Amino acid sequence: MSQSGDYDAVRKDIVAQLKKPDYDDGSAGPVFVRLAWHSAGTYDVASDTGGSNGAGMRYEAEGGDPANAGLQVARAFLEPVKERHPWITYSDLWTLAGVVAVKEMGGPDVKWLPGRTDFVDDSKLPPRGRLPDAAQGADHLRHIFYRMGFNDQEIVALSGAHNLGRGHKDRSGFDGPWVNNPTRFSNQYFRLLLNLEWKPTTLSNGVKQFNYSDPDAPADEKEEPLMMLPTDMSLLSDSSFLLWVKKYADDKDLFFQHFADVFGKLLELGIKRDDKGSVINTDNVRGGYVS
Ligand code: CCH
Repeated sequence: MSQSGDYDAVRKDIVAQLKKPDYDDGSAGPVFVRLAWHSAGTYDVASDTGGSNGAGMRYEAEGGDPANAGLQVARAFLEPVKERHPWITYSDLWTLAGVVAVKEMGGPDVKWLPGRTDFVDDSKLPPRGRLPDAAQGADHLRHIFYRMGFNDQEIVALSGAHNLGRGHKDRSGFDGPWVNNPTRFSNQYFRLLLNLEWKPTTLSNGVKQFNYSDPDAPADEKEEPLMMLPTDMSLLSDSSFLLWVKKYADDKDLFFQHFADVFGKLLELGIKRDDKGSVINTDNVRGGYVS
């Protein structure tokens, strides 16, 4: 067991959990990034509800949301880390795991501060339906991400996380990776989105996505097709989004810098800090858990 507050020791143990030869593309990194994002992405600025505080996915109301299907796998991968460092909150662990995964997969350093609480404040619980629906388009993306306080540039930068991982038929119903090397963080997603010919495809389960298969690949070496979600494609048809898709496709450093900023901001939604970065703990006001 590490000493309370030794986040470097936690980071090391998260790194040790990343390599998973028998899982997906050999890494838990992508699903850790998705866990971090879904834990924070329920936030609503107007009502100050949702967000990573409370680690609500531990409970059925949030964990059982179909939008979170599959994330129990990520939480189970992190359980040994929690056992070794029982002092860390789940809400800190899940957000930190996303940050560590991005870095280990070749991405930028994302600023991360601890202090989230696992205290469940009933008045802050998010209703279901706060996370995006991949079958929709640009208006829906704005509706969801403006609610969290993001702008168009930030929406596109965040979408670049789809450099990582894949759709799973038994989770979201979508199928396949966005890029050829889905465990390496890069700006390839934007380059492929712009430059490949994406074909509308209906999967056997009725789910509609966009696929690309290399027409020149020899028949015996056919690779799994790459895919884009309808929401990914909407970044091309909306001129304000398209501007940023092009910038990020052209300039990897700019994308890395903007992704680091916006992912860090996402993980802070709903966390109140003083000017030294310490969390202002309001739990005790309600007589709840005090860290
Ligand atoms: Fe995403 N994402 N995401 N996504 N996502 C899926 C997988 C990943 C949407 C839908 C889906 C972000 C934004 C959106 C990741 C990170 C981010 C899947 C497949 C769907 C569907 C899930 C499955 O079947 O396992 C939609 C819609 C949006 C709207 O913008 C943002 C923001 C982030 C992070 C910053 C990552 C990583 C994955 C891969 C997960 C894995 O298990 O491989």
